[in-house]
Amino acid sequence: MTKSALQIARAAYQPKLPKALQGGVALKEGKATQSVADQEEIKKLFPNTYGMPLITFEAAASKAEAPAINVGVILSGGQAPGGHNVISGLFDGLKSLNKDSKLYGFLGGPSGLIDHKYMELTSDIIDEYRNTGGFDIIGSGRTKLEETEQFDKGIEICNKLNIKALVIIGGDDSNTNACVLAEYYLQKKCGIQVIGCPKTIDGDLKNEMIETSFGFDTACKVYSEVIGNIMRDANSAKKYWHFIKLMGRSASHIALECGLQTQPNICIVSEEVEEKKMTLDAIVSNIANTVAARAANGNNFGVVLIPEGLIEFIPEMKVLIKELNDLLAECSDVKCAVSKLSATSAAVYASLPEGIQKQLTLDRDPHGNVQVSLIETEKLLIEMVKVKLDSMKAEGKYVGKFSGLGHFFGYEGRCAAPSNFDADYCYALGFNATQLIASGKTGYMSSVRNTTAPADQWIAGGVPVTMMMNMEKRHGAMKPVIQKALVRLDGAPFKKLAENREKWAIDTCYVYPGPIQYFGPTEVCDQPTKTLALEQAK
Ligand code: FBP
Repeated sequence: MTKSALQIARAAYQPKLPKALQGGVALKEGKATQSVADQEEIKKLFPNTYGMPLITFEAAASKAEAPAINVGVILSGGQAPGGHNVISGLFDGLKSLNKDSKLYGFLGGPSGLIDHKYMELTSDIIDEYRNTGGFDIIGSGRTKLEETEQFDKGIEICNKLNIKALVIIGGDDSNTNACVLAEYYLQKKCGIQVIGCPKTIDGDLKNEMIETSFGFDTACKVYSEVIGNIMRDANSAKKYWHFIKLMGRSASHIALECGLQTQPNICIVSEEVEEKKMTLDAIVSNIANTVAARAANGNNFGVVLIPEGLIEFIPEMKVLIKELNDLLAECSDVKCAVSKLSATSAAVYASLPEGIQKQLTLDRDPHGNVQVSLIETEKLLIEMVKVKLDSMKAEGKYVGKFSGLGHFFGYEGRCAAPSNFDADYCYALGFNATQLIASGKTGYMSSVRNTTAPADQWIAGGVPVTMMMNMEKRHGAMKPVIQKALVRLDGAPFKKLAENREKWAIDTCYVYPGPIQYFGPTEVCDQPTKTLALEQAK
């Protein structure tokens, strides 16, 4: 396989580890934990894994030889930069404990465990993937591990391969399921541990103990580079308004981070739209007013950032989508579903351009949700802003030219070569997972904290997954799930945007971050995200 010069140079990069993981490791147990909410219900559902203590690893004087152990690893859900480094950290961690340990990768996501599709990951294979983007080493998938028959199939293959621990690399849902699996395996006393790792570019798997999910750093830097390039083009040609939709299924962390990195004229945050109960018309009016204000200064160009999930946070759209989700599940075709909409939703639906109507009724994802990445919100907003500006022009409230261009950045960033931050963070998460395994832990998520400090000062340890759980309604029934972290309007990152956005709207204050740098001065190569820096500055 032909490799690029960067790939070759990058393969030699040795990711950094926290001091505690560099030699002998001692385990320190903290206090017993509680779930973030609904303690009684969660305790009842997880009698074996509830209340376990927080764990921190510390550097120890000597390194004990551990028995050889076989471990299985699964990549779950959407790709995120750094997945290969979690696996290489896991591999190196296992081998450092005992060179006869083995790592098996289950192929194509959680279905690999159920269908017994796997491969042994040897050092030759691992070396090919160090510091590279993508999940192609073993592939990923969105099959949910929720049924006991699936768990039992897992036991069968683990017994066959003598696997004593599974590491599930995934988002909030996959880690919730990892904990259900850990609980089940404890109940069955089958001796298989389960450890989770926090992955998702969306950045919504975070809390007091998990500072960030891996991949968020790299993906945001890739999008910010391209947004900066578009800004420079806009500022050079001075004739287009660019409407850029950014991935992030539900939460607006990606849009907010890219907004902070590049200082666009408008950065919509879905959580604010919901909080203020802003209608689609109000969003369109805000954008049109900014376009008009900039046009009055002779600036017929600009950049708008739109979070992927926006549509589901606009109150009237949320109701419409919910009705469509239910009706599409019970009706044989789209026409029938649309005919059964409530009068209000039918009016909202009728007001939308035909293309968007079609996108709203496309096939649902395996969880029954509309696939927001397929809805062209950027085009919807361009069309509606244009109509609004025409009427403002007729009323003499707008003098200028409006030419909108739509973009969607998502898949471009999910498999990028991990930034130095993600390369180190992921490697540390994987290496740390082996310590949790060697300590006999199960139902824990690998945790690496203090991440705005240099890597050797990072704090490694484990967090019981039950600690992050609450009860939420899923498919009509209450279920224990890891609480999803949406953008907090009282958090430092959003406040920073809110303080500056009026100026950024009218003046042209663009910042051009340029491409991710892997080699060079630390202030260029090793900066964490603005989100993390602002959150940790508290
Ligand atoms: P995960 O939460 O599984 O990491 O995936 C996140 C994501 O990239 C979202 O941002 C996006 O909406 C979705 O996956 C797209 O899904 P798919 O890869 O199935 O097209």
